[in-house]
Amino acid sequence: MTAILIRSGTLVTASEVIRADLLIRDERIAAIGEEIAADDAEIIDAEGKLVFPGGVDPHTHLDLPMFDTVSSDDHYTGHKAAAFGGTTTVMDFVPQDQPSLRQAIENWHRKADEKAAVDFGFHMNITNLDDDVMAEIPALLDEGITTLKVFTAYNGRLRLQDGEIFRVMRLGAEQGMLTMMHAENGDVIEILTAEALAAGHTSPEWHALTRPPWGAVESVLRGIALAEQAGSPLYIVHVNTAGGLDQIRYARQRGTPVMGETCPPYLFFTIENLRGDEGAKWICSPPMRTTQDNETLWNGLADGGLQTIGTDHCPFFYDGTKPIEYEGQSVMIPGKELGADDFTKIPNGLPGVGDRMPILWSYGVGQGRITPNQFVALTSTNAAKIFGLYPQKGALLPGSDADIVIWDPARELTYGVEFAQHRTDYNLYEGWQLKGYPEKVFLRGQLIVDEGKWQGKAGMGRYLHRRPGGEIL
Ligand code: DUC
Ligand code: ZN
Ligand code: ZN
Repeated sequence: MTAILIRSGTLVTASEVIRADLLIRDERIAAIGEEIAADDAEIIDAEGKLVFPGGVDPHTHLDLPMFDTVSSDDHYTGHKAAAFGGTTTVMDFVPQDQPSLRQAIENWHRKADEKAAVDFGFHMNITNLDDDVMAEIPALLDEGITTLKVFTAYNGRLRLQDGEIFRVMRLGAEQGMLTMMHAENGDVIEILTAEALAAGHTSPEWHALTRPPWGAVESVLRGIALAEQAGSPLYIVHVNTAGGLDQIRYARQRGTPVMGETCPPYLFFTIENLRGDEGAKWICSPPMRTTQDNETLWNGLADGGLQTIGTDHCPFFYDGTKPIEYEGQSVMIPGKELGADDFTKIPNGLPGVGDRMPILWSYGVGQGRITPNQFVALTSTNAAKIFGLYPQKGALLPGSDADIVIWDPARELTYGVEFAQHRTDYNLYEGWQLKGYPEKVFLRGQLIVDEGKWQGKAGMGRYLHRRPGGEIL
């Protein structure tokens, strides 16, 4: 592979902004400095451009079966969409839907390995606990999996009881693993959902009304208390309420190793979006809340109460009875229309893996809510550190993988489904004006997105064997 010299860019990391050259050799960053000489290198002029480490999205659900369908991005199309938005590493959740954890992971590799177009890791869902599963958990480290996800909602499907969560956390902590938690109150949701349906309340807003914010608040604190008693670190996924963030702050002020992730939709949208004509487009769990929650979560990103921005990317078609064109093929996958008469049948999940960085740049950095350094920390570096990938990922350092985004801060565009590369028929940010967008994206030194053109291919993404003992931020 020829060397590449990115000349005169403005390098932005989690802690610095420096004007420098950056040399790529053999998939890695070989040097950073002023006026680097490399006669054999192809030169890319990055004058006036920003240079970021490739984004790390710690939360995707690709090719995930749900209800009577499947999330509409697979491990190729989702990775490609990620790359267009500047993300070069994603971490996907392995469902515990096979007789053993090992078989579940093998099954997920069968789906992912040949399709992968960016680098990827796995988290393991623990949704059914017995002694055999407990005995298998330590061996996840041999598979490069260092993270266990548990749920306090989805009774009878994914939820573990508190004692089971405690056992998972304690064993995980002994192994240097990190427990991740989806925090809502499953019991209350079951009761309110049954009552809503019995009363004939079937529209999308009832998805949010049957999942009250206090359930998330209580469950976040419960998770923290269980983790503290188990001697385990904890990572709360998709924090969507101001009260949930309050619990995380309370714990962190007391030195408890708990970290929080939010996702872009919780920063911009509210239950009012579910009340609109096309409310199903915003159905995911946990749901959208209020503008006050939006603002509080922004504050959490700015002041360190939250550590990462993931996407929970789990797209479905809005109208899966109408085909879309994808890479010259007609594609149609059942989606949100499945719940036209019953909100409980609307597949839960949103597109977002490609939106995350462009939207956060324009509406986070552009509006002065977070700094450019915080943008890099929240979309890349912190996740790499927490999940055992730093400094291979999430860094602009000699020796790091040359996952690099050349970002044009002056590029202005109107965003939406035509722009985003997700394999679905809608985009949550339709018509939003953006300023700043990825121009070139490199995966380990290979140019995979070049000014809106796809240069990557299925199979070039590598599975990341993660190391235990990730950082507590
Ligand atoms: N929530 C969603 O909306 N979709 C996938 C999984 C989840 O927790
Ligand atoms: Zn979840
Ligand atoms: Zn999720």
